[in-house]
Amino acid sequence: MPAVLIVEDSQVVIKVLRFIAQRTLLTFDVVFATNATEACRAIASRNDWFAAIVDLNLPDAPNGEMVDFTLENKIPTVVLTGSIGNDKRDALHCQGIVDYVQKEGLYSYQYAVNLINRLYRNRNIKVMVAEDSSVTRSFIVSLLRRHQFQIVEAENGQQALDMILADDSIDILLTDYNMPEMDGFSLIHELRHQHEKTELVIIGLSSADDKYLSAKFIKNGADDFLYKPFSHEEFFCRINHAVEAMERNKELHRMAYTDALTNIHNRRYFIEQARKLLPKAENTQKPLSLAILDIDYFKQVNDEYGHDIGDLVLVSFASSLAKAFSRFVLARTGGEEFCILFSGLTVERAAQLLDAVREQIENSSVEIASGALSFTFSCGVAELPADSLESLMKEADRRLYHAKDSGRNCVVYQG
Ligand code: GH3
Ligand code: MG
Repeated sequence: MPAVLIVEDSQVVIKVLRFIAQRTLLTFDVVFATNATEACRAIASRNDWFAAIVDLNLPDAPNGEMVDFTLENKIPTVVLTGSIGNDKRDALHCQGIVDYVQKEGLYSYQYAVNLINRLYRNRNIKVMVAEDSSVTRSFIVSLLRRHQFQIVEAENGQQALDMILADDSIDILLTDYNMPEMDGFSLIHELRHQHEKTELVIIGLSSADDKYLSAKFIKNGADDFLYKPFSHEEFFCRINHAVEAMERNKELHRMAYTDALTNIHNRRYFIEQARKLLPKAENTQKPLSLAILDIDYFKQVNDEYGHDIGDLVLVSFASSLAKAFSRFVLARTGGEEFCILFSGLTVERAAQLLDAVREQIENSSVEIASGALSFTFSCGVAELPADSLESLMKEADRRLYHAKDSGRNCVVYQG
């Protein structure tokens, strides 16, 4: 577990920070020190420091010496201070701190602690810096590095475009306006309009004096804009704001496409994927099969054991399907109905895989308080060609009902 150092001489503040850290810094070993001597000893005792929260004025380090020390030891540092003037604030930022927090009550301590988690999550966020001036680029990169982001760099719009199209893991683009080969507007236009990169967060940068540039950037598809030169603090505020908006969007997106009970995809996701994959299969003349699975006599499970046990069966079934069909598009499309889209598989091959899972489920059980509960499912599978997604689903459904009529616990893929 990486370590976080908190250095603070006030016992009251330490108590508050300890309370917050216990609830918030769950993935860290949090070490407290009440003076610089203790803190230096702690730093020397291990080498897995992730970050530090350091009081600027300590009895044995009254002029920020402890902050100098953590920064010299390359430990990302959040500074805690009483009141602070603009000059001192700028000096601290230039020195390389992550941020400063004025001690103004519970919220400010929570903010300082949250920053540590923010830094930790930033390590998984990839930022592309597209900027032709190598001086400006390396300045921006150094600021981003301080906040632990992964960074990729491009010298012009064309290079940025090629790299972003080749790397799906880039989350944020910081782009200059004036660049050789392709400027910032064309880059954004390409990304948003030609390639539908809607999930990429874009922040425009420019030193041009054109006051209309910010609006133009945003109208072209940027999420935000920064005029150069900017202060360290403004830069971090904008980046953090963008990152948090991105995370909220991702969470919304995840929720919109996930079934809350089973945590697998939902009907909306399935239909959207199917609408993309069907024409692709038709154009390439590759096989594609669609299966509808339905638990047998599920109402009886609810009636006999209760709704909670019914839920448990659904979760267990979904998890078995997710394990068996991770390569394919799987979703819970209704109460006890699941659909799978098998791109590249003929109906015979899909039915073969489904039958193996059917047999495995028939021979296993769900652990419940009163013992073990077994269940089975029936399945209908159909394949392309079909007039539409609806008619393909209708055909699979017709075969599912044929499976139910034939005694259940079977896979029907013809007739
Ligand atoms: P068949 O073999 O013909 O499919 O019969 P069945 O009992 O499985 O089908 P029926 O359509 O009669 O009943 C499905 C039941 O699934 C009724 C509904 O209350 C229950 N159900 C739907 N969604 C959920 C859920 O999220 N949790 C639980 N526990 N039950 C659900
Ligand atoms: Mg059923």
